[in-house]
Amino acid sequence: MTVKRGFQSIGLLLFFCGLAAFTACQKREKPEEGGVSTDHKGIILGFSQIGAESAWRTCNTRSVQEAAEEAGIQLLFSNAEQKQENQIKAIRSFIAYQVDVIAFVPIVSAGWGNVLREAKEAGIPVLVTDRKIDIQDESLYAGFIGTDSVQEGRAAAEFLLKKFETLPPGGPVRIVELSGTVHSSAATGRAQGFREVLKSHPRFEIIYSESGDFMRSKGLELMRSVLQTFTQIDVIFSHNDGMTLGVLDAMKEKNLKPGTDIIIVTVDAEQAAIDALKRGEINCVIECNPKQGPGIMELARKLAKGEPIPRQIHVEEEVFYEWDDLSGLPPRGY
Ligand code: GYE
Repeated sequence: MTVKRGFQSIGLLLFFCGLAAFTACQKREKPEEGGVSTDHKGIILGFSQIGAESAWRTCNTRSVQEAAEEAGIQLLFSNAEQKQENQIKAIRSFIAYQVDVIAFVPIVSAGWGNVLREAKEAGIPVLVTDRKIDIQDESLYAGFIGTDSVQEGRAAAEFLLKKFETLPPGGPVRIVELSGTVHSSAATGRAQGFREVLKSHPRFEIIYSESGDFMRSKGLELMRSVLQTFTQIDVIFSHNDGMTLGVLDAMKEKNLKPGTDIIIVTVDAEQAAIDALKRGEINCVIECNPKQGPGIMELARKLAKGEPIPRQIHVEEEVFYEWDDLSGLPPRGY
């Protein structure tokens, strides 16, 4: 792992050195104001991606890269390897190179004011994608396209209300929550929406909540520990399928039947989770759509031409329930 991480860091270093050297020897000559052509040719988009923590993220990256190719937009792509400071460095490199538009997935919601102010001073519009940011000066970014995490959390809770209506009345419903990356809008939004719905149903009790950072390995570790600690768990609410797959592994180690012994609700709708839903090992899968590339490119084109864009676009998402007929569902692609 050290070797791999070492290579990754060297790769990142080479990326920034290369970009810095390229920038130093030649700032890009931007056409005169408004001179960007309208058919995407010549548009350069700097994109800062979080990393590759889940199958969802990998699909999100593929969607951005393929959509840029399709649109004829030149993509400067940076993988931050889960570090906000690498995202800030990459955005600064995009500014130095004078890209036409900057887009990024904010790994956490806070800490973006300074670098976005630098982008604004450089006259480069910024598009926030997938996750949201908390910022006082909303003028520092042009708009947002991504997932509605609060609604995803609400949908998870609404499923539980429906599910337990079908079961004989009983005692408290004890819920363990595996949350995503701390301070990310995806995690805070899902937690908020989930609690918003359940707060008027006191039977449902969140007995434990811990971050598994959207990673399968941490989901496995967390669930092993939870099964050691709690003798009675009725529900697992996991903020992403990656962690949920770890939960299933941990339950099977103990010969427990996920989806029966413990109700499982998860978010993303990657293929492996849909397959587990069909097997009855998961009870509800809430879609979080990673295929945001085409929408990002359309907005980047408008921004490059100086056109206004909507402040917020939530991508289409649906919910898959254990009682649905999923036989016609096309492959998920992630
Ligand atoms: O749910 C998870 C990924 O930001 C909404 O990040 C995204 C989340 C997604 O790692 O799988």
